[in-house]
Formats: sequence, structure tokens, C-alpha cells
Amino acid sequence: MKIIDARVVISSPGRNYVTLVIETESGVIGVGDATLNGRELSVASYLRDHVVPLLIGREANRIEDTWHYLYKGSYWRRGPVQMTAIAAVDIALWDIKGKVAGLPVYELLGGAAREGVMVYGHATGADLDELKDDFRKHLDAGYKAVRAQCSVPGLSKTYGVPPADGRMYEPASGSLPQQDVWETTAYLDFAPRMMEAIREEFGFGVHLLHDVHHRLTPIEAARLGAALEPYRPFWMEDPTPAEDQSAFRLIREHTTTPIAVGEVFNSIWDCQQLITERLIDYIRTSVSHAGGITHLRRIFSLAELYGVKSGSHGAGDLSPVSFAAALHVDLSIPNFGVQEYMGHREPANEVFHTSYSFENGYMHPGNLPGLGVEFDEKAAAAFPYDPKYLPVNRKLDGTVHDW
Ligand code: KDG
Ligand code: MG
Repeated sequence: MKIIDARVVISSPGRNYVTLVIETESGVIGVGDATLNGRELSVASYLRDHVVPLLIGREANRIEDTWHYLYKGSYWRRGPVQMTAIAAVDIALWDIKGKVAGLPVYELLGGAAREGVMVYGHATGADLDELKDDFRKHLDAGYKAVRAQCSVPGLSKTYGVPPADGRMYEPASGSLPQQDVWETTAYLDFAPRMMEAIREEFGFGVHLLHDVHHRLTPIEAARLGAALEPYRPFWMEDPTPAEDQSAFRLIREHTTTPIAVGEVFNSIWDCQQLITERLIDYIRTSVSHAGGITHLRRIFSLAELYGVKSGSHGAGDLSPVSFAAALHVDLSIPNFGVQEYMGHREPANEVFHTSYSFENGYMHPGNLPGLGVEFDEKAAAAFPYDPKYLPVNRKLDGTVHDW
């Protein structure tokens, strides 16, 4: 069954998404997510200019061969652009394989290893009262795991706390990057108080998560991890910039707070040391930025050997296509930990029709053949691309800092 067409659709239903549509000679169509927040056009070009010509005429069922053809065949390999592009092809080919077999993708991956996928939602607030209100809403909705982020007193902006228009991880349209501010001391003083406030209000019967977003040095992260121990967090996410893998040894030596890392990783090589030296507890690579279902499964298999669990990234800047793909992987692997679920802002649902469901804190990808996501290209055309940047972070003295 040959591929006869592949096209890249860039649309902005609520936020920017890049979607790859692969069409086969038998009429079966597969979809993949190629969204790289703030750098969308680079992946679109990689696909349109360099990958689509290689796909036309290829056998759609040869997923593993196509993966290596695109990875090794480019010579210049890894990095977010290439690995997101390969992921989009890979996800679309798994979608096609499922549709041809008449089975949901998780059945092709070995079948369900659990009844549902525990997801965590995002509770946020401009102050502790607002955060507690939002946290309560998540518990009322059935969440068993919730991430807490709150404005740091004294700082005008804080990561993870959306502005009034609800737009997360992007500035207003048409502008240059929004500038955020950072002050480590204020954050380190406040974060334990925030976690204490949540535990005092809601007890220990819910999994409590927190994202540090790469902003600390190893010794600062070690101090934070130790300070959070009484509140027994499910994890402390991205405590330090993740490319420095050996830094995690120092954090590990000082705290039993579990560590989660990986949303910016693109390949198994980025997390090899972290996993094999048991420096982390959860690996957070995403299906759309780390080479698709084929490569993500390889990362999770390596992690399984070393007792590391999955905790896939699932921010709203990953489209419903990759969210569905993540759920299929989550349902089928033995070492599943938790899945991030931020949801998608309207009108994404007019463009992506999904079969996944949420019940009582758990999600299921549904049982439609393939991924269970139908992409409405006509509807997408009504939402043209809207160029945006992720924010840039500076310390109070103006020094550029990790965002
Ligand atoms: O595009 C960047 C976002 O996906 C990221 O900042 C969100 O850290 C994030 C998370 O854990 O959801
Ligand atoms: Mg994160």
C-alpha cells in the first residue's frame, strides 16, 4: 500500500498546530502532529521540502524502515526539528496501520496493560487562595493527580500561571517574545509554602506535582527537593536545565523527592545517562518531539530496565493527534507512570474530532481503528497560522535566564 500524497497543514484553532496528512493508494489516510511551539515553520519546511518527496511511493506499512530511512538517511540527525518531523510521519503511519488492521493503535502495541491512563491536570493561581480554588475544581472533576503552580510574590510574572486571556506558553499575537522575570531566592522561599498550603487544605490523598521549568542550579534544586520532602510530591519536574545530565547526580545525593525530566528531549541519547544511572524517576519525553510512537516506545523500554516510569509531556501546544498517540502508548506499556493532560482550547475541537475520554481522573484513547482522531482539513483552513514566540526569561539584573 503505497503513499500517494503527504501534505502539511498549519492552522491556529485556539493556538498553532502543524498537522501532517498522509494519503495511501487504498484511500486510507493517517494524521501526525508536527507542532514545535514557537518554531512551527521550521518543521513544516523540513517536512515539505525534504521529507514529503521521500514519502511519495513508499510502502506505508514499513514504519520501522521509514523511521531509520529518515533518521539515518538525513546524515544530520537528532534535534527538535528533525525529530518532530520524523514523529509526525511515524504517528501518521501507525494511524494508517491501525485503520488497515481495523484496530486501535494500542492493540498493535501489545494491547491494554491497564484499564485507564491516570492523567494530571494543571491547577494555577495568582495567589494561594486562587490556586486552592482551582485545585479544588480539579478534585471535583475527579483528577487523582494535579500539578500546582502559583505566582511568586514579588515577581510580576510566573511560569505556569496564565494571563487573564488564558493563553499559556505564548504571548499576544503578532509580537516579539514576551519577557518574563526570574528571581531564584523569592521562588525558593515560596515553593515549599505553596506545597504546604495545598497539603494543609487537601491532605495527602491526591498526587501533587510541581514544575520548576529548568530554572535552578543543581545545588538549588537539591535544596528545593529536600524542602519539599514533607509534602511528598509525586515529582519535582525539570529542576535544572535538562541537557546537563550529570547534574542530576548532585540533586539525587541530597533528596528523596522524585525527579521528572524530558519534555525538551528528542531522542533516547538525551536521556541515556539519566536512565541508566538511575538519576531520575520519571521520563517525560513526548511522542511528537521524540520521534513518534516507534522511538518513544524505545525510550520507555530502556527506562523500564532501570525502574524509571513514563510521565509524558501533554501540554496544550501538542495537538490532539499527539495527545491521542500518547494515550495509546500509555495504555500499552508496562512502566506507565502518569500522563500530563492540559486539554485544548476551543475551537480545536472543530478541527480535531477525538475519541478519547476522561472519567474519574483516568483517560482512554477509545476503540476506533488507528489513533481515533479525525482531522477536518476544511475546518482547519478557517484558522490561519498566527506567528508567536515562547517567552524569554531574564533575571532582575537583566541577565538572560532559562525559561
Ligand atoms: O511549549 C512549551 C510548553 O510545552 C512547556 O512550557 C509546558 O513545561 C510545560 C509542561 O510541563 O506542560
Ligand atoms: Mg514542564
